[in-house]
Amino acid sequence: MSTIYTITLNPAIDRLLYMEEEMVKRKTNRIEKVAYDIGGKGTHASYVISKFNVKNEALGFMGEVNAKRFVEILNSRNIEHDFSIVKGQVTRECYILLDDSAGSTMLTEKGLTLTPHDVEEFIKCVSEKVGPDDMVLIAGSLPVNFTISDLRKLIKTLKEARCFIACDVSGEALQLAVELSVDFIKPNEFELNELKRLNEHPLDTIKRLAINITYVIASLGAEGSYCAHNDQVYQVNPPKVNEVNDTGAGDCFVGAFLTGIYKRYPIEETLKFASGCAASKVMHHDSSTFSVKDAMELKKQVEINKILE
Ligand code: TA6
Repeated sequence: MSTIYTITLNPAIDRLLYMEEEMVKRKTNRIEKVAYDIGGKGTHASYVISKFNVKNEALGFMGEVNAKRFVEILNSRNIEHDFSIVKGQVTRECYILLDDSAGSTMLTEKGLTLTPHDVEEFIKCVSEKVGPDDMVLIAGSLPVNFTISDLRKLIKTLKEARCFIACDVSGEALQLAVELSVDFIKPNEFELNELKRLNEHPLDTIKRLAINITYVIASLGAEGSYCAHNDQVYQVNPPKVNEVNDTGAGDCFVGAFLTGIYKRYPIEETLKFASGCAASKVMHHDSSTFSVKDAMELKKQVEINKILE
């Protein structure tokens, strides 16, 4: 049976800070309660994939110093994992500030510092695991000293394995994913802007990217989300829900989308399924929780419009 591997190169422990009131600058802002959740984008996707009983494993680096704590959180989420330990390093914490207003504020630490040996061993381990029927997601920011040329090596290793490659990355890493024609990217409106040619309409950028990339999912802010696949562009209107924390919603979408592809759902069903899961996620306070039952109801409210024949 094939496996979905998620690679979180720079994972985190999310520290959720529930504020007593909406934050105000120069005021003493009191914290009502603190909670912890798994952080880092690939780990969240793994959590979703596991919920749908698809064989998967979360990979990446974790710091030796707080490895026990990190593993405890992964296990509490029933995430199968095989993270490479980085000696003397600490897996970062990301701070998610929550108050009664919709959405959340996220503050992220830089993360692990790697040695060339750590990187080399990790790429070797990935090459030994991944086969042609597998799917691999690389998601999130790069740790200190994991260079773009290291990412090139990692993607090329995956290309040699002939697996499906999904990248939810930004900046130079996203440019590289485009250059190497991976199978899936998910730029947000700012990232899409960076990929745009002069005077190009965002929809034309999406269509151009989709010539070499099988699935291009892009959010265009108020205009909603688009998916370009097989010479078609789909506009996706998610259901309206009571949002309390949008942290991790994109990761939840990606995990569910890859699950849909793995299960060979048609594209429109995959989009509805992923949007339903992400809509359920934003109704929960922590970074990863969503309800499968609610998601299956919410997906019925997702509207898909085909905008290009
Ligand atoms: O998308 C949410 C999240 O995965 C958080 O859990 C948090 O840890 C953060 O993103 C990490 O983002 P980064 O881009 O730094 O990898």
